[in-house]
Amino acid sequence: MSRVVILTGAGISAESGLGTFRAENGLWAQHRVEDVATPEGFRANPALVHQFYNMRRAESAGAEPNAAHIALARLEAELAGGVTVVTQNVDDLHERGGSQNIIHMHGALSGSLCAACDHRWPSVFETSPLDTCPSCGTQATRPDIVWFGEMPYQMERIYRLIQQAEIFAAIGTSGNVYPAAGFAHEARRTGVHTVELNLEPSMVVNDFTETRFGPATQTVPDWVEELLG
Ligand code: BV8
Repeated sequence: MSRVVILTGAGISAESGLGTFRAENGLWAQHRVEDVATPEGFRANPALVHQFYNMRRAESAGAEPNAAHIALARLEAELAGGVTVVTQNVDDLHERGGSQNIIHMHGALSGSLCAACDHRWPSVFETSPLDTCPSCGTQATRPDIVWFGEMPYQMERIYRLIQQAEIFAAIGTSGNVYPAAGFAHEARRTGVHTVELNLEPSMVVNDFTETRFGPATQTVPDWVEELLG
């Protein structure tokens, strides 16, 4: 149980220099989603998909957590009653910013998964279709990332945490992708206070009781200061 449950999206990592998805020069502008973030795309061209995630891994390694990541870690350390970060992001900036209670609902760049036997292991920096699974030996390595059409991780636990929370916040997410985009509606339905911290109104802004607009490195530390104050 956590008093505060926080959903984060690509916008919280934007000021760390990591591309978001839907900005005009964003990740999806450079690659068609179908080609790099679906099981079908992986089957059709595994080399392209490994290349896409190797580039994301390199970018993530070169980025630093920003004031928003650090503020959330401070909130977790200082707020009685607990904080859980549910992130759609596959980078490790929440970990490196000091958060510990994190659910990567769309997987993480740090993990590899065997498409043949479901074995999971820590990913090497540069993966390739030739990599063999350490468990079954098949050349079926893929990033441990949830693609479109695949079930996000720990959904039962996430819904339970949201329903039992006092506050549900969404930070830096456009509200385009489900089921994450539906979390605020679920929170509000169960009487949880909902707040959106974003650069501009998301697609689901009407599901939030409170909204705070601006860059995350400003809005998040201010919000955390108020909660702890
Ligand atoms: C599933 C990993 C079912 C990959 C990702 C029709 C209607 C509704 C739903 C669907 C539909 N057709 C299909 C679906 C389902 C689909 C979906 O929602 N599609 C959408 C596009 C319509 N969803 C799925 O497929 C999901 N699975 O439904 O499974 C199922 C059921 C049974 C059994 C099996 C399966 C799985 C979705 C997961 C896909 N994987 N990520 C990777 O990262 O490479 S999605 C990826 O995109 C992210 O993880 C994230 O979720 C999403 C990106 O969204 P954001 O993070 O919000 O980023 P974005 O760029 O969009 O927005 C950034 C925001 O930040 C903006 O608002 C911007 O203003 C703000 N911002 C920018 N700078 C700042 C800032 N804010 C603050 N400060 C700043 N400085």
